[in-house]
Amino acid sequence: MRLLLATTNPHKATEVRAMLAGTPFVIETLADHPHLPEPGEDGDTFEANALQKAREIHAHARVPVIADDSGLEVTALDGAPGVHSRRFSPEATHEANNALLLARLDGRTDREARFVCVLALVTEGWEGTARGACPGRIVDAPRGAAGFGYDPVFEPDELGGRTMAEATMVEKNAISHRGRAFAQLPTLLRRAGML
Ligand code: ITT
Repeated sequence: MRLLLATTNPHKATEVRAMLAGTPFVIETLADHPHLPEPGEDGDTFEANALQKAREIHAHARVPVIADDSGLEVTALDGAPGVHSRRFSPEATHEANNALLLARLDGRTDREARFVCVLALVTEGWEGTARGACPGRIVDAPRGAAGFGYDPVFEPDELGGRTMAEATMVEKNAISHRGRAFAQLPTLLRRAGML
């Protein structure tokens, strides 16, 4: 079954394809459909943004569309960067975002954080979402080269002291916010009457 993943982030696409390897789902992305517009994300919640991305692409492509809106919530920063994770710093690069995050937490002992991912499915006549979370903490300095985004500064509770960027993709997908959201994809497809 072909599913169109409404993302411009190649790292996400790689993770999702690895998660769904060996299943009947074949993932296409916006890179495979260059005529489609880049969807907006103007909402205040991960749910609103995931649905907005999936709805906008579905309106053009008229095929089943999934979208993932994700980010990092830091307790000591009242949940920031949250839905603004991609553009947290003015430069909006992964390096600048991580540097700004570490600067904001400088001297703070409460390092609790979590990654959140909301997966949306939009088909003809049905739409719904599923949420996954990965609890952990922000480290003092970046470590590791795998993954993307905030992975070098985030130490999940379940990785024994390694950051997400020090894990293999298989290890990350087994515990990540995205892995947990996408594990619910068959449930969403069943509810949509597609399985
Ligand atoms: P699309 O909207 O095109 O899918 P994006 O990168 O903008 O791509 P999001 O809006 O969901 O995706 O972005 C959230 C940001 O949160 C992302 O750019 C990263 O900075 C961060 N993020 C999300 N998932 C992450 C992960 O698994 N590891 C590290 N950082 C992550």
